[in-house]
Amino acid sequence: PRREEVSSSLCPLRDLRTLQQCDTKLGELTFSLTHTVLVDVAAFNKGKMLLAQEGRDMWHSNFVKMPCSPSSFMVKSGMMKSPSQVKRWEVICKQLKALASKTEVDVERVQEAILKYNPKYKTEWSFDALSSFVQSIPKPENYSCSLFPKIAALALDLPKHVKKGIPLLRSGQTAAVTLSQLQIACLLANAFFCTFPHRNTSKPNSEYHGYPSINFTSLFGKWSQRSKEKLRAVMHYFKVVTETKPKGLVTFQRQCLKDVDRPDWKSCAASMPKLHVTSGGSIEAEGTGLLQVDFAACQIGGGVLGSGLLQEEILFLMNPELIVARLFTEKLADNESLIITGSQKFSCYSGFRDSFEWAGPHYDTLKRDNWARLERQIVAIDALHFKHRSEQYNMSKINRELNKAFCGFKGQGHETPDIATGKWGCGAFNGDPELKALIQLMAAGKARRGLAFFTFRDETLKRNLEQIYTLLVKREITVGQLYELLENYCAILRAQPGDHVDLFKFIENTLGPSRSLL
Ligand code: AR6
Repeated sequence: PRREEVSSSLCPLRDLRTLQQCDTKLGELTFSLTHTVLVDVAAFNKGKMLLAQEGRDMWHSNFVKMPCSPSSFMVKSGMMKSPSQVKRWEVICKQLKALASKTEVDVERVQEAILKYNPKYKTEWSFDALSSFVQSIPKPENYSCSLFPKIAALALDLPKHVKKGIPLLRSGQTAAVTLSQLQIACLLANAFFCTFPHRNTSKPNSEYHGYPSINFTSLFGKWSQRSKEKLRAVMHYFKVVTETKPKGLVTFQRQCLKDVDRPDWKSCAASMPKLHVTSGGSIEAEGTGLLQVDFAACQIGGGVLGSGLLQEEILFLMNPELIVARLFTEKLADNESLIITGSQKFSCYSGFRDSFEWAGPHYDTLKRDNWARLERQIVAIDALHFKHRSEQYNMSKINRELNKAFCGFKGQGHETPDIATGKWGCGAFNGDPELKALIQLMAAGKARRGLAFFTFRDETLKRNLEQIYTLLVKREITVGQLYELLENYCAILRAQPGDHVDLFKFIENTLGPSRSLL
C-alpha cells in the first residue's frame, strides 16, 4: 500500500500533452526577418507545392558559403600549364557527373572524385572506413556501389533545389530556417561528397571555427565497428531519399534566452510540474509526440561525423536530417538552444556506444502539421561537462544549467507539448543524475510543462526520483524553495567537502521523509 501512495503524485505517460494534442495555431506558412524559408511560400500555401524559393547566391559571412557559388574558386595546376583559378563547382560537376552517369562505382572512384576538388587533403584524408564498409556487407544486401551515383546526382541538383542564401544561425540571435526535406537531402548529399568550401578545418583562426564540421570526410577515415554501423545508417538514409523524394518541411530554430528573460530562480513561485518517471523505454520511442531532449554538445551533433556514439549521435544517425544543422548552427552559448521541428526518423537501432547496431528501417507514421512538418520536435541543449563531479555543486554552475534547460523548455507563445528527457548531462558529461533531474524539473515547472523522465534502466534513480518528487509535491515546494534547498546543499558540501551526502537524502533530511506523509 505504501508503494502505491508514494507513486500517487506521479502521472501516467498518457496524461502528458503531445504535439498532436496542441493547438499551435500555425496558420499559413510565413517568413519574417528572423525566419528564413527556403521554399516558395506562396506556392506552398496555395497547393502545398515544394518549389525552391528564388534568391541569389550570398558569398557573405552571414550565410553558408555554397559549393555551387560562382564566387568559389580553386587553384588548378595542370601538367603543362601554370596554376590557374577555376570555378570550384565546375570541377565538382565534372567529377560528380562522371559518377552519376554510371550504374555502379567503387570507393576508389568516389575517393578520386572528392580529392579532385579537395586537392590539399590528398595525403591527409583516408577512405579506409568507407571501403572496408563496402567490403564488409554481404553482396545481396550491398547496394553502396549503385547508391554512390545516385547520391552524386542528388548533390549535383544543388543549384536547382537551393536558390536562396542559407543564413547562419549565429550566436546571440533568435532566428529560424525552414527547408524542405528534399533540400536537406541535397545538402547532405553535398556533405557526403565533401563539397562545402572553407569547412575542412577547424583551426582557431579559420572562417568557420565556431561551427561544427559538415563534410563527411571524418566518417570515411578510420575503420571500426562503430564507423561500420554509422555508415549503414547514413547509407540507408540516402537509399530512401534517392528512391522516394521526401515531402515535407523541417524548421531549425535557434533560441537565445535574453538577460531580461532570465528567471529569478530564487523567487520563482511555480509549483512542481507533472512528472512521469520510467526506467523502461527511451526518449525517442516512448517519448514520441513530446518535446524530445537531445543531450547535446555545444557543437550540435557532437561526434556524429566522428567516432561518438552516445544519445545525441545515435539520435542524429536515426534522424539524419538533423545533421544538416551542423551546416549553419554556430556553437551554442550558455543561454542558447536549438529546436528542430519536423525531422523524419529513418532507422531503428539497438545498443549504445560500442554495442550500437543499425537495426533496420523505420517507417514514420507521424502526421504533418499545417507547414507539412512531421509532428516531431527535438530540442538540443548542451549540459556542462564536469571533469570532477564536485565542480557541479556550485550555484553559478547550477544557474547555468537551469537557464540552459529553461531556454530549451520555454515555449514560444502558443500551446506546447510536454517534455521527454532523462539523464541529461549524466553520461559523457559526468553530471549527478539527482541534481540534473531536479534542475530539469525546475526548468519545466517554470516553463509550465510536464516531464516524462526516462531513467534508461536505472531502477534506483526511478525509485528515488519518484520518492523525492512525491515529497516535494506533498510539501507544496515551489521552484524557488527548491532553489534555496540547492543553495543550502552546496553550502554544506563546501563546508564539509569530505562528507558527501546525496542530494535527495539531504532534501529528505531537511523536509522530513515522505514516509511521515503517509
Ligand atoms: N533515452 C533516454 N536516456 C538515454 C538514451 C535514450 N535514448 N540514451 C542514453 N540515455 P549521454 P551527456 C541515458 O552520455 O552526458 C554526446 O557525445 C544513458 O543513461 O549521451 O549529456 C554529445 O554530443 C546515458 O548514460 O549525455 C555530447 O558531447 C545518459 O542518458 C555528450 O555526449 C546520458 O547520455 C553529452 O553527454
